Amino acid sequence: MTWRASVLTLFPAMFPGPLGQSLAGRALDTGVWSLDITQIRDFTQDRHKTVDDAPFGGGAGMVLRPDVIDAALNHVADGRPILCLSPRGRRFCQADAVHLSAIDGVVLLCGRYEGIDQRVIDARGIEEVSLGDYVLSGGEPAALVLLDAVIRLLPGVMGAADSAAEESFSHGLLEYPHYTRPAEWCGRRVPDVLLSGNHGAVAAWRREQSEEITQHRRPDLWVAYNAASHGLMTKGRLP
Ligand code: JF5
Repeated sequence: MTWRASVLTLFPAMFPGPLGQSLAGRALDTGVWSLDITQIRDFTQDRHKTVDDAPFGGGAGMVLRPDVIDAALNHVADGRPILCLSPRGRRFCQADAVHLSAIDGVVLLCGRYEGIDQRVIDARGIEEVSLGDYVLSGGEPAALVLLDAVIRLLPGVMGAADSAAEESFSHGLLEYPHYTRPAEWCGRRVPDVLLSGNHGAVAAWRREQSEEITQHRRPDLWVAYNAASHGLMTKGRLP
């Protein structure tokens, strides 16, 4: 039924943020998915509401306390996977989004400071996931991105045209370039083949463009695509 997202954060005002708009916002309003936000600070024990402390062994920055995170998780955890957004996590990909869209929901823990005490990560089986090799000031923007990637896959959220585009990305190549009217703009013409009405020629041109752009921009995707043996027969590399 309703796909359930629970977010643990020190900055609840960051949610739903952009997910309250457009496709995701409409799906939130219609109950396709739900979002509950837990303020981590509500689970502190001391009157100063301390969520973090200095790292044992010394060094810069602060670490989120395991007892506080554990108490906050007790409030929401119910068998859904618990993910923590962090640059030290395993890289999140489209297949992960597809997998998450097919289960009940997810619990997202947004880290801050230098990180979270390792013991609560181990004890709760928290999976650390990264959206890329850069450092954010907190996990919240990454949680919003991850949720967007999942929500658009939920049944009834996306239109048929988007679903088709999805499929093309899943085939392992980057998208070919797109053009619309006018046919000439600022002296730049749309490639003739796209105006030819020859659907076979259009498909072949788009395939070539996708391959060229993938080789150039994403050699990693290009290697994976060829390793999967796509198009080997048509390229004359196999008997
Ligand atoms: C964070 C310590 C969490 O910076 C990120 C991030 C980068 N890619 N994916 C997530 O998360 C925030 C920063 C420092 C823990």
